[in-house]
Amino acid sequence: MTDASKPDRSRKEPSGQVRSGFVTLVGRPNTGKSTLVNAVAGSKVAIVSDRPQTTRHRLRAVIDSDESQIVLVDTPGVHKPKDALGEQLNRTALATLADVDVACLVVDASQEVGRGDAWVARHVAAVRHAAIVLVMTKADLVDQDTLNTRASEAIGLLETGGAEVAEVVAVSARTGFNVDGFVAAVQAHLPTGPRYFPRDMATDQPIEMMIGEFIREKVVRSTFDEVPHAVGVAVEDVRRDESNDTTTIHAVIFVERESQKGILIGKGGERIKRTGIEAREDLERLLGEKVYLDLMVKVKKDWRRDAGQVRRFGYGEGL
Ligand SMILES: Nc1nc2c(ncn2[C@@H]2O[C@H](COP(=O)(O)OP(=O)(O)OP(=O)(O)O)[C@@H](O)[C@H]2O)c(=O)[nH]1
Ligand SMILES: [Mg+2]
Repeated sequence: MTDASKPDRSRKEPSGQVRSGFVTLVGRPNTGKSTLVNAVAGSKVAIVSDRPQTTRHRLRAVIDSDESQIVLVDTPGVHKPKDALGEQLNRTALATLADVDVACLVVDASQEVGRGDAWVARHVAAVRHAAIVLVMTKADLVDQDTLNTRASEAIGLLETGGAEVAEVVAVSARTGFNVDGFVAAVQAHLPTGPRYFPRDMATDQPIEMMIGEFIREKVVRSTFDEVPHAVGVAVEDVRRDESNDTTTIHAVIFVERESQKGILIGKGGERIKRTGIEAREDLERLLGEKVYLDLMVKVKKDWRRDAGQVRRFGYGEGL
């Protein structure tokens, strides 16, 4: 018989305490935040593309080990907003700074440090309750001297804002260079506490949201110019058939104009067919079973300018 009033001494970690906490990645669009999250997580949880403003939701990836649980927070790239969607993305990203243990300023080492970085750095530097870490990404694309120069410039931006920089880490999520170093650096600044999420949980994103994002990634990657930004995906139905281990998904891809719809569908439906195949392959890896994917394309005129429509797509949820 066990006595519930006494602590359970048989557990591996008597107090259940490990190094644990929230680590947010904030930076300009396209700096490699989501790629780093995937590299640390060891599997694809976040969507990635070479177009700026790919990420639209806050995403928490749970990185669990025997000695720690790091909740790594991916955020939309902070940029000069042009519409209601852009404003919402910035709010989503900057709101993650309010309640974290480690705030990472993510700077692309392969680009000149610019005004966009300065603007994000000001927000990160204003955080008083968290350790501030500078992460220089895409280290594989630059020589050591350039990397050092740009890191110094970024440190300067943070210090001008009154911040004390706890760590500077250079990584390449593409080659895997120093991804472990990044984990060790942030882990060192986490307090001792409970695990916040179940140990086997990869992300806090609802599965419908992940499905929508995985589909949007394929659309973004297959289109150019304004089209990727005009795309929103609504997952209308996800149905599992346990008798044959399959999932059937119905989703609608929204764009803002008829011309964009034409681009997405392509000649004779060629492009939408390819998008569907690519998304299905990814979703089968995500869900670990056979997927039937039904995609429709619809026009929702100028939805990005309408704050109500932006919210209806779920952007800014959890703020
Ligand atoms: N060479 C190289 N490319 C990288 C690296 N990390 C990311 N990239 C590329 O940079 C581009 C942007 O990567 P993302 O991870 O989507 O960038 P992000 O910061 O999440 O972008 P937003 O979601 O728009 O804010 C993609 O084409 C990536 O493949 C890296 O370490 N090395
Ligand atoms: Mg991203």
